[in-house]
Parts: sequence; C-alpha cells; structure tokens
Amino acid sequence: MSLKISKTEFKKDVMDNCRRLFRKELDEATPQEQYQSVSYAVKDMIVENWIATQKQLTKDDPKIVYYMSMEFLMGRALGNNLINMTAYEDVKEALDELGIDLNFVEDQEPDPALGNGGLGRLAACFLDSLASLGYAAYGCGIRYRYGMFKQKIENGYQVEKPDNWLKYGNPFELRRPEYAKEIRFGGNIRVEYDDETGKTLFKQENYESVLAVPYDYPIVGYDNNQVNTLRIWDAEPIVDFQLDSFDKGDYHKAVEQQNLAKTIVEVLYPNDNHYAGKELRLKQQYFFVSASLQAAVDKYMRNHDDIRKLYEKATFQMNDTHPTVAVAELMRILLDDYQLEWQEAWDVTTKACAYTNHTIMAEALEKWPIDLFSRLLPRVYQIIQEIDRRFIIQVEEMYPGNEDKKRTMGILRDGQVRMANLAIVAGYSVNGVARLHTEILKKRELKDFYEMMPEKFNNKTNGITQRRFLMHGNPLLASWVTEKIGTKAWATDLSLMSGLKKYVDDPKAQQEFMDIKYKNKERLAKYILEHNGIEVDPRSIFDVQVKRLHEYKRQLLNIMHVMYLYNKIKEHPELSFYPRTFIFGAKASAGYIRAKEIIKLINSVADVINNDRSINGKIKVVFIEDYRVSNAEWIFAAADVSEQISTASKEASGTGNMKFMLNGAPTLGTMDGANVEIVEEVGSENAFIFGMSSDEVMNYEKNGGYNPYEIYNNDADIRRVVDQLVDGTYADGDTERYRDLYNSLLNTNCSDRADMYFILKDFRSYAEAQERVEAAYKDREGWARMALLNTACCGKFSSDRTIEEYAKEIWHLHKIKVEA
Ligand code: OAK
Repeated sequence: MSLKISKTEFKKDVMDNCRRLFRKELDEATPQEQYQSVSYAVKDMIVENWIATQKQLTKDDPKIVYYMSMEFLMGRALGNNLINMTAYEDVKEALDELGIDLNFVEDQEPDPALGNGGLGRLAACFLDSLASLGYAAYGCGIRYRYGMFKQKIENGYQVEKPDNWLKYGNPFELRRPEYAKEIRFGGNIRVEYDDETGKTLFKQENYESVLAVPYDYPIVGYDNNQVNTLRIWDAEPIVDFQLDSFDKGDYHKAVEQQNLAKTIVEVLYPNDNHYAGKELRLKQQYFFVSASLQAAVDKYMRNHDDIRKLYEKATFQMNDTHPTVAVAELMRILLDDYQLEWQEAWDVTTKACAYTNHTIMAEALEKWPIDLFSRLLPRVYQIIQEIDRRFIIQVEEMYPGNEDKKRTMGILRDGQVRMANLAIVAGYSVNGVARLHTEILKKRELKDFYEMMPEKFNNKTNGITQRRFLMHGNPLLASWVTEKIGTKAWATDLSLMSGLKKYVDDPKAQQEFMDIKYKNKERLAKYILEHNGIEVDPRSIFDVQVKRLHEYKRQLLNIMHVMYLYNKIKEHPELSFYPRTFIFGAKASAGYIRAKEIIKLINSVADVINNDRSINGKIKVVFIEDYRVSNAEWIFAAADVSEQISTASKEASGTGNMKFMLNGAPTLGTMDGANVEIVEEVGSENAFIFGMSSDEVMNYEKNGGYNPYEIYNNDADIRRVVDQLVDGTYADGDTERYRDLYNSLLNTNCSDRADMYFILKDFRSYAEAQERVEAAYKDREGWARMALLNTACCGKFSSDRTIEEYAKEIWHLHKIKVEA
C-alpha cells in the first residue's frame, strides 16, 4: 500500500492528532503521546483498506477460516503494520523531518503479549500470513486485561509484575458493541415439549451471564491492500439484567454478574505446555468460543439461508484443545437455536471443525472434572454425553468387545471430559506441527484414533513470518538479501532465499554477511549493557537459548555445561578457548518452582563467572530480563549459535529454531521437532547435532528410565558439576538452595523418575557438539559459509508455506484480491 498520502499530509495528521488528543504540540508531547499521535495517523491509513477488504468479502463471499485460539502473542503493531504497508521508510523520513525517531516511537508501544510462547506466537504468524496471502480469516480470542506478566529479576530470582498493556489505551483497536453476544454459565436445563412443532426444547434457567463485547484489530497483509481482523472479546456485565435485578432487589446477583465480567478476562494463564484445571480457565474458554461461534453463525446467516451449509463458508481451526468446547457449542447452536436434527447438526459440525495438536507433554492434556464441567456448562455437557454415547457405539461396531479401545478413546472417562478426544472425534482434520511430531502422534499418543480414522491425520510443519523476523527485526540483513538476490520478492516467497546459495563461497559476500552479524551483535551488546549492566564482547561467540523455561527444553543442560567449561578453564588456563557469551532468556510459569530454581541458578552462575577476573572474560553469561517479542527480534538477529536442545520427542516443533536459521545462526540441537527438517534443508554438516534420538528416549521411557548413577559414578567432570549444585559454589555456601535440582537428576526416590529429561545421559554428547561449534567458529570462512547457508536454506520455514498447506489441504480456501 505504501504511504497513501503525501509526507506533508502524514506529518499534518500526526500533529493534528497530538493537538486533538493531548492539547499539545508534538515537541511538547511525552514519548507515549508521540507514539499515540503517530499510531492514530497510521491507523487512519489502514482503515481505508480495512473497509475495502470488508467490501470485497461481501462481494466475493469466500469461505472464511476462524482461527480459534486462547493466545495471540502479537508483539508490537506499529512497526509491523508499517512494514506490511511498505510505508516504513516513508514514515521514518516524515518523522525525521518532524525531529522524531521512529525507532524511539516504536519503543513506546507496550508489547501486546496475549500469549505464553510457541502456540500463541504461531497464531500471530499465521494471521500475518493469511492476510499477506489473500485469504479471508478471523483470529478469535480474548482481550485479556493483563497479558503475559512482565519479568523482573531481583537478586537472581524471577519476580512477576502485572502487564497493564492497555494502560494508555490502544490506538489500533476498535470496539464493536453492535456485535456483542450474551454468554451463559451454570443453572439448570429445563426440557420442554413443543406441541406445535413436536420438538423437544432445552431451556437454560437460573444461569449467570455476561456480555461478550468484541474489539477488532487490523491485520495488515503485506503490500496487497488486504486488512483482516483479529477479534478479541472483552466481558461486560449485562446492564439490562443488572437493572432488572436491582428492581427485584436482587442486588447480590447484579454484583455477581459484575464480578464475573471483571474476572473472566482479567488475566492470561501463564502456563506453557501445562494444564492447571482452573474453573476460571474453562469459563474463559467457553466465553470466547461461544461468542466467536455466535458471531460467525450470525455473519453467515446475514447472507445465506441454509444453516446446513455453514461448512461451505466457514471453517473453525482449534489451536490445541483450549477452544475444543467449540465442537459442542456449535452443536448446541445448531440443535437449540436452529432446531436441526442431531444428524444434520453433526454433519455440519464435523465438516467445520479441525484440530491442531501442539504438544505430547502429558501434563498439558486438558481433562476437565465432569462435576465442574457439567455444573458450568450444563447443556454443552449433555451434548458431549450424546457425542460420547454415539461414538462408543461406533467403536463397539468396529472393535466388538474391545474395552481397551473404549478406555483410550472415550471422551467421558474416569470422571473427566477429555478434550483432545472430543476434538479428534468431531474434527475433520487432526494435525501435528512437525513431521516427527505427527509421526509420534500417529504411532504412539493417538495410535488408536489413527488406526480408526487415518484419513483425518496430517502434518503441517510450523513456520514463521519473515516480515517481522527479518524485514523488521534485521533490516541490515534484509536489504543485503534483496541486493544479493536482486529482488524483494522474498518478502512473500521465502523460497527465493535459495538465491543466496551462489554466494556461500564468495569471500566478499561472506565478509558482508559477517559484518552485518557483527553490527547486530553490537546492537544487542548495547541493549545488554543498558539492561543488565553487563559488558559483552561482540567478537565472542553469541550462543543463545531463548524460549519458555521448561525442564524438557533443558536450560539446565546448557547452564551445567557452562559450569563444566568454567571448571575446565580454571583448571587449565593454558588451553586455548574461544570467548563465548552464553545468552539466556526465559519466563517460567509463576507456579513452576523448579523452572524458577533454574533461572536463579543461571543468574548465580552468571554472577560467579562474570566477576571472576582470572578467566579474562573468556566466558560471559547473560540472562536477558523479560524475554518477549520485541527484544526477541534483536536477539535472533545477533545470534551465532541457536540452542535447540530439548529431550528428543518432547518439543513438538519449535519455531525459535526457524527464526535463528533465518537470521543465519546454525542450530546446536537434538533431532527433535522441526530441527529434523531444518537439518534436512541445510545439511547435517551445517548444524551441530547431538544426543539421543526420539526412539531411544521413548524406549527408555517405556522401560522406566535409566540409571543416572552410572554416569555420575564414571564421569568425574559430570560428577563435579552435579556436586557443585550442592556444595555451595553457586549459592554463597548454601548447600540446600539447589538441592531439588540435584535430586531431580539423581534421586530415584523422588516422585519423578531420576533425570527424566536425560540431561546427564546427553551431557557428553552435548559437550562434544559444543567443541565442534568452537572449532567451526575459529574457521572464519567456514563459519561464514555455514551461517550464510542457514539463511539461504530457510525457505521452507516461512509461515506462508505453512498457511498455503493449511488453506489447500485442510480449509479449502480461495484467495481474494482487494483493489486499492
Ligand atoms: C502451550 C499450551 C498448551 C499446549 C501447547 C502449548 C505450546 O505452546 N506448544 C508449543 O507450540 C508450538 C507451536 O506449534 C511448538 O512449536 C512448540 O514445540 C510447542 O511446545
């Protein structure tokens, strides 16, 4: 779209906004006020195309995908919108002329962090790709008042602070009260027989309800005039009802409704790959699912008359099991509001709902206690009972007398509602997020389902958007790529990156590539100095692990290896050692004690090592506070080594791995998730692979684990590091601070298996891979070649490729074309 108006007009808009909104001239405004003034001017330009897109949708009437997700980890909007409008440079210049620095203005925007990690960020990348590719799509979610907490590190410990991201309002959002929907909870179901129609009616009584009010956010497609919508729901008390209640003197009820509205969207649960089973969470799920479905059905019925064909125009992609209640809610709408017969409603539902699985971690499986579920959602529960009853009959028909099959596949079992089973039974598609992950689902986790309904299963390897993670995050490399391959078309066709392959042996190109990396390392070093007070040398190897803190992701392996290296350097100061900066960034769920211990350990190790002058700065350890989308962009751009070291089989895909690759950082990793496919694209000689295979891990697990003492007893270096957890080296003499971590590795008597995540088992292999990294880095040309090849081979990992696959193979969408 580029700047639709002249620079002069844009500048005037910005200045006018400042006057109107804040009664100030631009140079008197606070940085936040400047940000708002600029953003409103940008939004004005977006709105034109937003309206045009809506008109096009009405005209073409294409099938729409509703991407239903509890999380959208969007990151800042201003810079990204300008990039996609291809107006970034123009706006930068215009603001320069006003004496304002665009980067500074961008920095004033709070990071919208309505997500935890991988799953939420994937949803954001998908929205970007859907709009950029010309597909009609809505993101459906919750407008949490407080997003992912802000992380402070105090005395080495993580402290969570509320993320009041809406404090100053959000210039890009649009409140749409005209589309508000009522959402009902609890009460009882009265069954009525309608003499006239002969139908049985189900009436919910004595319920509590809230009003779901949508807020729309523009999702700007790249250079194509299209603007899609992320619709997230806020909760408000139902005012009429409240007055009613006051009239009746039912003050208590009115207050209750007020409270329900306030609490329901209050905060995002900060759990990644973990199910906590909280009632409020189920309320959140039903709240946004019911509102989104009601809105989608209303929209469809505005210009169609046969609800039985809803699936021709709408498809609902369920981002993990969190929105799976959609299946039963859609059935409820079709049965109770539209009076369809069961079979008709089932036909629509099973052609409209699809499910993506994002983890095989057992602790992430959503299983709601039936008493809670049926109390909160009585009618939805009745419907699930009927779905389960009919499904069990099918299982019996296919596997007569086989109780095991019913036990594994039943939806209602052991007093629980098993959400994944509901999603699979009702969904027309079940997909994993990387090839290995999908194979594990088919062969193990969901084996019985796969055998019964193989046609539903498919793989969609994840991807990431190059617009945010290269164009915006790494402008130097972005321009260089454009110059080298002679086109900017990689912005929407990442396979063109392969055009860089011809430069991998070109010394000049190598030098340019490494110079850009160096500049990005300087930028990050400055950030680290400002935020951590730690000086790091951009000439050292930047070895980076940034992702949520989870035992399976094995930050503990990384930091224990740092302890091992430190021991080695202290013992043999004469040995050559290439300087390294180990960079960590990770949030731990507030209640995940062991994860928090690991954060403290990383910071303690950092303290000891960074302050030991005797090692001449050979190792530095940095824990970047409050890792989030905005600083992630800089971190990926500056990384030399991408740490992807999960226990094989545990990381469904990973997407950080792809962002590092795009920015030219080779992978140091296990054969897990999408690492497998990264290695396939770039060649195993251009990655550092180590550790057990997923099959080995799963075999050990089947046989009850392994005995870590064999390693502890036989490997003195490892023993020393493990012992240092409890000899006070990193705890000011306190031998108990890291006792739990020590126990988790060795103590077969504790509730878990000892060393559940095979840290000691993989340690040697990891240390050897790290030696290969060092040797490879010392060879400057060799390293440049390898780094460049990673960027050149990343084409497959664009979320554009992923979305094309979803669109063709699952959703069956057609593109629209929005005229300027
Ligand atoms: C979060 C909550 C519950 C279940 C899964 C998640 C989650 O974030 N999973 C992650 O999804 C990413 C996107 O598919 C994957 O790349 C990660 O491997 C996976 O852990």
